[in-house]
This record gives sequence, structure tokens and C-alpha cells, in this order.
Amino acid sequence: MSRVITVGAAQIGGIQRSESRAQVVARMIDLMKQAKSNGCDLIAFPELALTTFFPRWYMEDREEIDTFFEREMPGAETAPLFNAAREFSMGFMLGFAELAEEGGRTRRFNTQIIVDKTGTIVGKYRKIHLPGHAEHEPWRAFQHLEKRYFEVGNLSWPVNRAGADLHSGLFGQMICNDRRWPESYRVMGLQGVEMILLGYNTPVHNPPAPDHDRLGDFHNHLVMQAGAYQNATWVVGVAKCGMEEGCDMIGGSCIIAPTGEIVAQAVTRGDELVVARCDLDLGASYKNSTFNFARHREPGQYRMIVERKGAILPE
Ligand code: CDV
Repeated sequence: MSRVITVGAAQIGGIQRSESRAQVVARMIDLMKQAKSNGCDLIAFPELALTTFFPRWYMEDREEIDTFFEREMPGAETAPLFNAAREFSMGFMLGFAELAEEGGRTRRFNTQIIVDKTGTIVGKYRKIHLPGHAEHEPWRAFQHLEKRYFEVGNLSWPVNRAGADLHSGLFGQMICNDRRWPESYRVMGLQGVEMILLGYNTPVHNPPAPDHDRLGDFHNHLVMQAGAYQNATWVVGVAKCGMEEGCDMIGGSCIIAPTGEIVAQAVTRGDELVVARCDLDLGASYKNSTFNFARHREPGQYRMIVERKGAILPE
């Protein structure tokens, strides 16, 4: 039986601070309508898709910070996305700031979920590689305070089987900076992942290393293509991009096959739907040959990867 699903990478242009969630959700529903007319089974939105990328500002007032977080999912403002999923019979992936009451305390995570065609949440991931800093660094053109506003995710990288007409595909997730780390992909590769969905917000300018700025688009595709090939999986990378509150962010949303090839790519830095037909079995020949993990991996020789954090140079 064919296991082809049609996937839409729903790139979103800048969201300004003055934009309400209702306005953003309306933009997302418009992209879902386009996806419906393109026959999509699944649509993927960017990281922290419901608001502007707030970690660019230093804030101390907890009430102000929490205006960017969701206390429930779906909540009143996000319910239309779940209703559209059911109406269009289309799954979706959504990134948002999550406020959770867990273990008797309030916790804040940079979170992504996968929702199936019946509007049921079938996968949840909390970002593990949080870039940036925790304290105000006024020398920067803009802040990147993910280490201040979020805890490190505590769910590792789960791979979830999605039924309800997503061909029992094995779906994994990562968020933005995770895509630069091979460990993120490999933990899911070891669960047989067939498609990784990931959203990102990547400024063109990198304050600690401005000489990298000209390479932002190249590095974006480099890491996702390598991760796709080395783990024989589809990778769907979705940007929030363009000019947002004076901060310019890269686009380049794309759908990458397990061959490592980009099969569809955005050409704008605004709201744009990128569509591809993805055969979930395409990675099988790689998983059975070059990347037959059970046959060729040598985990006994990889101990340093989990035992050591930073590099220690030899004498
Ligand atoms: N949102 C991100 O994780 N952004 C980082 C930037 C700060 C480098 C990224 O890896 O794209």
C-alpha cells in the first residue's frame, strides 16, 4: 500500500507585537485553506508561531512575560486551528510557548505539538537546545533570551506513530537550534523516524559572531539535509521569517527527502505554503543498507558523546 502523504510547510512572515493571536490564527487558517486546495494531509507551522519572537526583549515583569505563553492547548484562541483540522481532515504541527503546572510548580517550555486529522494531539516535544543567554546583554543589537524564559525540555525526542490517515507514519519533532546538533536527529533515527517536523526563528544577524551572518541560509539547509540523509528521514523545516519588530530573519522553509535532497523550497520571506508529496517509505532503502544502524553502528565506541559535555583537548 502506498504511504505517500502530501505535506505543506507553512512559512509565516514577521508577526509584530501588536498583532493579536486571533489575527495570527486567521493567517494560519488561510494557509490551511491553501493547503486543503493542494491536497495536503499535514501542515507544519513555525516555532513560537502564535506571537512575535519575544525572547528578543529583556523583560522582568512575570505578568508581561506570561502574555506570550499558552496555559491550555487548545485554548479559546487556538481552538479554530483544531476545528479547521477536523473540517479539512488535515493534521498540523504547531510551535508555541507553553506554561504548564507540573510537579506542584509552574514551568515554561518552548513546545511543539503534532495534531492528527481528528484534531487529537498525538505528539508533543519541548525544545532541548536553548540558544542565547539568561541575562540582559545590552551590547547586542537585540537579545536572545531563550535561556531566561524557558526550561530545557524534559521529554527527550519522542517519535510518535500517527494513525488517522497519516499512514501510521513515524513522526518526530525538533525546534530551531536543535537542527544544528546531530544528536537531535540520531535520537529519533534510533526510533526509526520517517518524518521530522521542525519550526525555526533564525535572525540573519548573529551578535556573538557577525562574520557568520552571510552563511545563515547555507547553514540552515546544510544541517537539515545532513540530518535527513544520515537518518534516512524526511525533514520539514518551517521558518518564521522576514522583518519582525526590526529584526530580519531568514526564510528558506523547505521539505527535504531522505536522500538529502531539497524537494520543495520557499521563494519569499513572507506567508507562503511549500508543498511536496512525501513517500514515508522512501528512507527504507537507506535504513536497510548504508544506514542499517543495527548492523553498522558501534555504540561501544561512542560513550564520550553522552559522558562528556564540552571538548577537552588532549595534552
Ligand atoms: N530560535 C533559535 O533557536 N534560533 C537560533 C539562533 C539564535 C542561532 C538558531 O539556531 O537558529
